[in-house]
Amino acid sequence: MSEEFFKEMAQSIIDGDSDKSAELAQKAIDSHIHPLEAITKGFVLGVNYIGDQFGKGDAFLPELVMAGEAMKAAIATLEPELVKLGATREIVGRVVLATVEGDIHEIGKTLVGTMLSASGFEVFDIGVDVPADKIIGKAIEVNADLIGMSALLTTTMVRQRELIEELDKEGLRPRIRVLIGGAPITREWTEKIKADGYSEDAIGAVKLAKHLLGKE
Ligand code: B1M
Repeated sequence: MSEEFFKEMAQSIIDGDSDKSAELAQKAIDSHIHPLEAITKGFVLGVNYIGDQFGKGDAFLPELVMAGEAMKAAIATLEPELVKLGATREIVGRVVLATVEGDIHEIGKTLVGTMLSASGFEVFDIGVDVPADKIIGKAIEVNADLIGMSALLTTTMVRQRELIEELDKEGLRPRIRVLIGGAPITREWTEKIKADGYSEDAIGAVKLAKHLLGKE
């Protein structure tokens, strides 16, 4: 498929045009483009562009919101296809997934959840802006093997550390492993807060989750 098509995908996000992004996502499926390729070579470039513009003060909150909505529409269209491609029957492990308290960014977290589900994990996605005690409570309730925490803001990444400290205090590690991610998360941060691992993308998150559970 031509570079033009991927550019059109990115542009639909930049324009904040949810109808268009969903239409292009459907066209990608019909053209047998792998949904992850559509996301990484097309749509994500648009959301990153708007993010950069916003960071420089050249785009404003409404544009960020509309780009986010258009991104969600594209991913929602691609999601069933992603699940279908990864369909597997064996349950690899249970994961409680959330974006940390104070943070409402959901797109990357949802994508990670979709990929984990498609790879055989039972995923309990409890949403965004979730306090640590609620995440831990859910992990205990469902007997989770893993907690996955997403944080997109430098001001909210500290919540990841707080949750890990709480898990340690309650003696719940290493039974429950902690996987973290989100744009500002680095290896240094992961080591500093003693998380079990981090990943820069959804595919890496699946690999890491399997590795942590010895299921490669
Ligand atoms: Co916000 N925002 N935003 N935003 N936003 C960023 C993160 C920002 C970098 C933009 C910028 O300034 N350049 C900036 C953060 C700066 C900082 O802290 N250093 C920012 C800001 C400042 C804000 C507000 C404070 C703006 C304001 O109100 N003034 C506000 C905060 C609200 C809050 O949370 N309390 C805000 C709001 C929003 C919207 C609501 C408008 C919207 C989100 C819509 C939604 O999610 N429903 C939004 C958006 C869209 C973005 C950008 C443009 C795109 C994020 C995204 O969806 N990316 C973002 C800039 C950017 O990141 N380029 C930005 C696509 C997604 C597929 O990637 O989420 O990174 P990502 O997920 C990846 C990986 O990170 C990884 O895998 C995913 C798939 O590859 N990953 C994991 C993610 N979670 C993982 C978990 C894992 C493993 C891997 O294991 C568990």
